[in-house]
Amino acid sequence: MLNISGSEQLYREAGAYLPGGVNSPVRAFRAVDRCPVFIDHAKDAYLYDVDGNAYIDYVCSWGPCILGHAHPRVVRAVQKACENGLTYGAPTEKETKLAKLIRACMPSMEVSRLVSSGTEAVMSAVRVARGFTGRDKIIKFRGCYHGHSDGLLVKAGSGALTQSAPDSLGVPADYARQTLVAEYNHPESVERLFAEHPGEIAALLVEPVAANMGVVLPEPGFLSFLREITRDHGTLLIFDEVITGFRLGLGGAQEYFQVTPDLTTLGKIIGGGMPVGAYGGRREIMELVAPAGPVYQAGTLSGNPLATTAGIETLTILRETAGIYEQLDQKAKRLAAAMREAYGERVCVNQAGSLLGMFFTGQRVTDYETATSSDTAAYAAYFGRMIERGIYLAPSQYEAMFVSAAHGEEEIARTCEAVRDAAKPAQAAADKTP
Ligand code: KE4
Repeated sequence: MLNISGSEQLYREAGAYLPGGVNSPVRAFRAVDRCPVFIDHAKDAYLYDVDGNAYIDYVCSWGPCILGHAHPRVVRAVQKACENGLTYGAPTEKETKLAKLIRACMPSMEVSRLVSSGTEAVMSAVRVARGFTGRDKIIKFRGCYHGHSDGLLVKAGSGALTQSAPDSLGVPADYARQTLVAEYNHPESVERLFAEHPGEIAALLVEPVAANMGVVLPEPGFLSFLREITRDHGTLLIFDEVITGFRLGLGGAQEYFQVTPDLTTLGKIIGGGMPVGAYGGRREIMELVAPAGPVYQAGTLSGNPLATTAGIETLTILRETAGIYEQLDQKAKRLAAAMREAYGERVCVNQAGSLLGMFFTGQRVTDYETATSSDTAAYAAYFGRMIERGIYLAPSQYEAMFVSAAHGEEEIARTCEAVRDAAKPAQAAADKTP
């Protein structure tokens, strides 16, 4: 058993000052029923907790650390930038440089606005879509997560209700009513909403690879269907690429699947570990954003010199490193193969580039229904067996596994071995099942 007495002590203390002892719910390890480990430092592919335990990290801070932790070039660039002051609240050349880098990789983002989180990026993109179309309703998909702005903490109404309902206490029903909920990979659910709300839908928001109900890939043709139906109805298509942006490749999911949205939201990797989000699209849309136009949006630390430095350095390294995405994909494929081999028909493993996830279900996971057929208790047990072997996975079945450039041969091989080892008790149990 891991000695995590230091983490246990810190967790008790944190609970006195922070809701649930954390600053973001998933970090509390509640879905896996364990005490969270408190991290002392991180380097390359490893996290080191306060008790001195080392873990091969597949959370990578939920995606930003695609180069691994504390990449020397990024750290040096940020350290140097610190000497020039941390934030000015005034324009700097670095903001233009980061926006240029983003456009060079994602040409649909002709004009972008930098913000400080993915939540802010999505909230703002929805506002500008409403401003551009003069419409109020939006469509999102059940199981997709787009940050915690009120209008997006919404779930499908229960059977009888066609109206959406708040998915959090504190979200007014009036907000929820403007958000319609469709089913990921079910085109007919989208067609029905457009038929029921002609001329009312400002935007359709989608994770081009869903990674917040575990990893669920778009079925062939689904994204191009969304592109067509939104175009036919004068609705803006928003790709929430906070996870997939610079994860699936330099051009994100829109290049990977060759479908171009009207607006894109980014986060995570474009900050290289520092707080950066962005939303952007065609100039005719983005020119509505203040002060160029009447859609208001602002932020004290938006585009600050440290965060833009980290983002610029990270994207530059990604652009300069030939074959980096092919290597990331190969590593993820090896991990996926090890999981399928170890668990066989009892799991479904979905993988796209360096993003992957394993569901404890015998079904092929293609939507919310099949994702939630997963045995979350089995996932929690798997999580426990893996962390005891020094492998740090997402502490929830409904998150993703991220591979970084710092995961080398040793880390991948050790992880595959741990997967095989961790499957043994389950295999023995399965063999006993009549
Ligand atoms: P942030 O506000 O957390 O930077 O981004 C919100 C967001 C927007 N869009 C997508 C597709 C996202 O996945 C996220 C945030 N992702 C979660 C992990 N599933 C962040 C981890 C957390 O909430 O602690």
